[in-house]
Amino acid sequence: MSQLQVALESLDSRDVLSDKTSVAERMEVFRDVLPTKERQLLVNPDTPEVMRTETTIPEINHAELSVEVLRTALAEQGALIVRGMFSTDETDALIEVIDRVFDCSNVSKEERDKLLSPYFSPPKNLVSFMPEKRTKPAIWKLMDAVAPVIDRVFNGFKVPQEERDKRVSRYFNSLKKPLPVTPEQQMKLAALRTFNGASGAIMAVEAPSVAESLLQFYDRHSIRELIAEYLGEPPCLSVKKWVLRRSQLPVNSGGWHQDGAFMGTDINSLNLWIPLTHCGGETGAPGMDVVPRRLHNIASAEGATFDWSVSDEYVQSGGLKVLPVAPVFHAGDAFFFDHLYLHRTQARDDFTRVRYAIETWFFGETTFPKDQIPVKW
Ligand SMILES: O=C(O)CCC(=O)C(=O)O
Ligand SMILES: [Fe+2]
Repeated sequence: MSQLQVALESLDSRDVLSDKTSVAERMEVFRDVLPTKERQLLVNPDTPEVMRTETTIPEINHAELSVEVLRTALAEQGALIVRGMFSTDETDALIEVIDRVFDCSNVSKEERDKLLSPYFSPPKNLVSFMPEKRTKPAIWKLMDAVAPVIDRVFNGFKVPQEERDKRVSRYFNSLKKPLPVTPEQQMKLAALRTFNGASGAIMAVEAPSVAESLLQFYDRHSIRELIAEYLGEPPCLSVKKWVLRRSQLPVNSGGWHQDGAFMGTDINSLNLWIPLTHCGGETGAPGMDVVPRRLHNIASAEGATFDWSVSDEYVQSGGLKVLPVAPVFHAGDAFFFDHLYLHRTQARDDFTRVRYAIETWFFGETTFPKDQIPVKW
């Protein structure tokens, strides 16, 4: 039978507890780590806008993919479609997996907390990463203040500041007893699940065995090297922006947006969006509508539904100089874009087929948006 990491047989034989621990640890790595202050951004907001005559989405075959092609396409046109990056065996298997994840997640809170399934078993520490207003205990503040001094006494001044901060915070944070989770954090996680559920999405980290097998699957396709080269540093993932999608009909479009409008723009990112269903255009399954051009900043939110979205009127009237398109995607294509690309779930009333997809945003390990909850790769 299939040897795919993402097949049901492989998932059924995984050690769920160990996957759960691993995903929990991947989140812990970044608990007290902030992005670096000196950031080299891949997209310079001061770049003068160059209007191109070509307003399509660049696309290539899998064999033509290289970091140079990816870099040029993203820099000049904001996105790249790689045709046939994954096989039908792989996309079929991923659809089955996503169906299991949705089935398993549909349980009461009590059952959910006890679940030890490869398809759904949220790590216990997930809720503790939800934002909270509580001030840190005084003893922690004291530890944070004395730690660098102690480190200097023992190790001298030779270690670069950033390296020392990391090491020191790792050591001292291991001494801090975790604070109890607040009701506010519980509510934030519930709200996040509801928000995702409304568009047919579940966070990959809630299914740790699926998350771990996806990382192996990406590795097998050399995606880690590609993205590291593109970002200029090792990539990390994130809790909030790594989701398994099964669209609902009628589709909940959510509106035109650039993900940077809510993630921030002082980051380096690359989204790998994998359609698992033939979708977009006139196919009857929702793909994505996109404005096919490189933007260097966040577009106007005037007239839009949310302060992070852009109105349809503005987009359709050519406010972005280029009119939107609705590309056709085949199962197993890869669609790469970053946090400044303007897009939305394709909006039409007459879709007849459900669409599956996996959305994975990668960030630089030092240039990530902290509030998306970075996850170590
Ligand atoms: O899957 C979709 O329709 C939306 C995806 C999206 O907004 C994203 O990948 O940033
Ligand atoms: Fe998006």
